[in-house]
Parts: sequence; C-alpha cells; structure tokens
Amino acid sequence: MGIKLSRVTLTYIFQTTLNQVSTTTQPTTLIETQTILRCNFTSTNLSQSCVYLRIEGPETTIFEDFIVSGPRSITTASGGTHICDGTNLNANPTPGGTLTTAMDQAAQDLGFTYDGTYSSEFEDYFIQSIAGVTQTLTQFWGILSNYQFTPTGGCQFQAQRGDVVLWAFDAFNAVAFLHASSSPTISYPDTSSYPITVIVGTPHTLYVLDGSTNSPIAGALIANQITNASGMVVITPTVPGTYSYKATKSGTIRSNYVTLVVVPT
Ligand code: B12
Repeated sequence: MGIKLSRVTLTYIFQTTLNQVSTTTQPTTLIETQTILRCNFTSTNLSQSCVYLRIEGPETTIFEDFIVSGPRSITTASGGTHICDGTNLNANPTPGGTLTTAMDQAAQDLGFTYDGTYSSEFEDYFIQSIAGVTQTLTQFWGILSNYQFTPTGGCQFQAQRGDVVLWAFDAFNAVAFLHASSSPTISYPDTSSYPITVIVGTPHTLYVLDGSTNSPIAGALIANQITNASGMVVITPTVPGTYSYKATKSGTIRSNYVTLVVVPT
C-alpha cells in the first residue's frame, strides 16, 4: 500500500512541503509511505561513502537525504576537471568518496549545477555557487562534517559512512547549526532523520540543539511551536499520516528534518 518514492522524489516532496509545514497549525501530511535509502553499515566497499547530506540555501533546503558517492573527477565551469577522492594534497592514503563528491552526486540526481575555482595550492575547489545560490562579498558556502567545520576543502576530506555532511550558505555568519531530533542527545551515525512511529494522541517531544556544541536552542520554530530553554517542544499528533519538520531560527542554519509516522491507536 502507499506510494513508492525514489530518493529524488522524496527530496522534492520535502522541499515543496516545507513552507506548508511552517504555516499551518496542523502538520501537513506529506506522503503515505516513504522509501528512504539508509546507509549499509555492513558494506565492505569502503571507497563508496554513504552519508546524510544536507545542502542548506538561504531560503530553502536544496538537498537532504542519504547519498552514496565514490572517488571521481569532477568538473566546474570556473575550475575545470580534477580528481576529487580525498588523496588531494595527500590528505588521505587511499581514494574514497568526499564531501564534494557527495554534493556532486546530489547535483547529478537533482539536476542542479554548482561552480567553484580550483586551487593548485590546495588541490581543491573553492565552491562559490550551488544550485544558483552564489556567494557574495560577505556570505560564503561553508562545509561541515558532523556539524564541525572541516579544516580542509571538500575534495581533501573523505566522508565516512554515516557522517552528516552539511554544505551551508552563509555558514561563517551563522551563530548555530540547528539539529532536530526526537532524542535529547546527538550521536553518530546520526539516525535523527529516520522516521519514528507515534500513536495518535500521544505527546511526543522534539529537541532542537546546536549540532556543533550540543547546546539546547531556545526560541527555534518547529512544528508550529517555539522551543523552550531546554530546546524542547511537545507535540500531540491528532491525525494519522507522515509529518516532517525542520527547525528554524534567525541567524542560524536550519535543521535536518525529523519525520513522524503517526498511526491510529
Ligand atoms: C579568507 C579565507 C577564507 C574566506 C574567503 C573569503 C573570500 N573573500 O573569498 C572564506 C571564509 C569564504 C573561506 C572559506 C573556506 N576556507 Co578558507 N581561508 C581563508 C584564509 C584565512 C585566507 C585566504 C586569503 O585571503 N589569502 C590571501 C589571498 C590574496 O590569496 P588567495 O589565494 O587569492 O586566497 C583565496 C583562496 O585562499 C580562497 N580560499 C579560501 N578558503 C579556501 C579553501 C579552499 C579549500 C580553497 C581551494 C580556496 C580557499 O579564497 C581566498 C580569497 O579569494 C586562509 C588561510 C590562509 N592563511 O591562507 C583559509 C584557508 C585557505 N581556508 C581553508 C578552508 C578549509 C576553508 C573552508 C573549506 C572551510 C569550511 N570548512 O567551510 C571554506 C571553503 C568552502 C568552500 N566554499 O569550498 C583552509 C584550506 C586548507 C586546505 N588544505 O584545504 C585555509 C588554509 C585555512 C586553514 N585551515 O588553515 N576561507
């Protein structure tokens, strides 16, 4: 029963329903059944990285889902074609998927483009534009792995299986990188975006933290409520369905989705 959705379709649905979720008093039903690709933690193919990738633009989430990528050459209009496998600048001994190959795969899947100059000094790209969102004199794209800024560019940094990879616009001016979950703590691999089943009429707590520091975020909007000093809201779903929520707060980078599958009693 229900609708089978590809990862790409699912991402589009999430994107298009985001605004509805934040403007209605009742959560919006997104889909009947969802198929989410999860990382195969037992796979022995270590060159293929399966990560939870988010690309957060200024107004919308450009991409959010698990994605698999491996070593490859990438091409940008401003930087040309170069290898991007983590061996760049001898950062890693063996080739693997990287933070930039994950983004490159998302670009292929969703059909958006990105651009960046290439630096021979760093053997890496300086990404300046993703899906039409281009850096300004004061706002730049930043890269985080498990909510920490990486010390290198995206082709030098290999993505480990299950990592949370975040490309965020205006990252260097953000005061926090929001993380939403049904758990009060963050652990890796991060399963916060896996759907959670909730019975109708049962109160359910959502937590919003700063992913970089694990500190609770007060005053964030999620599921039409504002988080308290402990970063919490309690929602009581009344209608069966599948609901996805993101947390937002001015000056911060919006969170991942949390998805609740609300079932009848
Ligand atoms: C200023 C700066 C920035 C600014 C650039 C602003 C601008 N106006 O363009 C901002 C804040 C945007 C930035 C971003 C990043 N930076 Co930076 N940045 C610097 C810094 C402090 C000075 C660079 C500079 O102005 N040099 C002087 C000018 C005249 O020389 P230039 O060659 O023209 O400089 C340009 C390049 O350096 C480029 N650039 C800046 N950062 C990076 C990172 C990479 C990977 C590449 C290829 C190019 C690049 O922007 C500069 C200005 O146009 C250097 C540290 C240093 N001492 O070099 C780090 C440095 C270059 N950055 C670094 C890193 C890691 C990053 C990020 C990947 C951080 C992150 N996790 O998000 C991002 C890039 C992400 C992306 N979009 O691809 C590292 C690179 C190390 C490496 N082996 O890859 C450095 C060396 C800092 C460090 N960790 O020691 N950065």
